[in-house]
Amino acid sequence: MAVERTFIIVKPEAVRRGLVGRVLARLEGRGLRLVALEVRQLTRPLVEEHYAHLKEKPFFPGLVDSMVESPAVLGIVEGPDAIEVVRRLAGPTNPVEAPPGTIRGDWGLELPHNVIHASDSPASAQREIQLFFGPGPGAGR
Ligand code: IDP
Ligand code: MG
Repeated sequence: MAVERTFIIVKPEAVRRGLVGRVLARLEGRGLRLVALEVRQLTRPLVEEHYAHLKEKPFFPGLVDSMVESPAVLGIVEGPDAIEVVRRLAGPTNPVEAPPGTIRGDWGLELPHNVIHASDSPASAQREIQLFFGPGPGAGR
């Protein structure tokens, strides 16, 4: 059990639907702590870099469009085993397969709109925190 930091995005479609408070309440209710939080209109180059590993997928253009069509909410979340805990709270990628009680299972329905992004490993968390927040106060200790 190690204290970790992970990176989340409440995706634009979920922000438009007014789900930010409920999504963050799930994380805070679990005992995790927000150490950075920002509403931001994402740019296409930043999203393309974030999802670079998916560049060859047929859904990539639609995924990028979905992330830049309106503002997102970006956060850094801290706590014991935060990376795995937040992934489990989010649930499986496809909301159709996500069980009730998970964020995606309760509020998602159709890809690419699955409510939340969460880093999937310590290496991803470090890379994504740096990519979206830089080496600022939210990123250090
Ligand atoms: P993850 O968000 O659970 O880590 P990834 O495989 O990293 O899932 O995919 C990144 C994002 O791409 C997903 O959250 C979802 O928005 C979108 N996506 C993944 N698979 C599909 C698909 O088959 N169709 C449309 N969008 C998809
Ligand atoms: Mg992923």
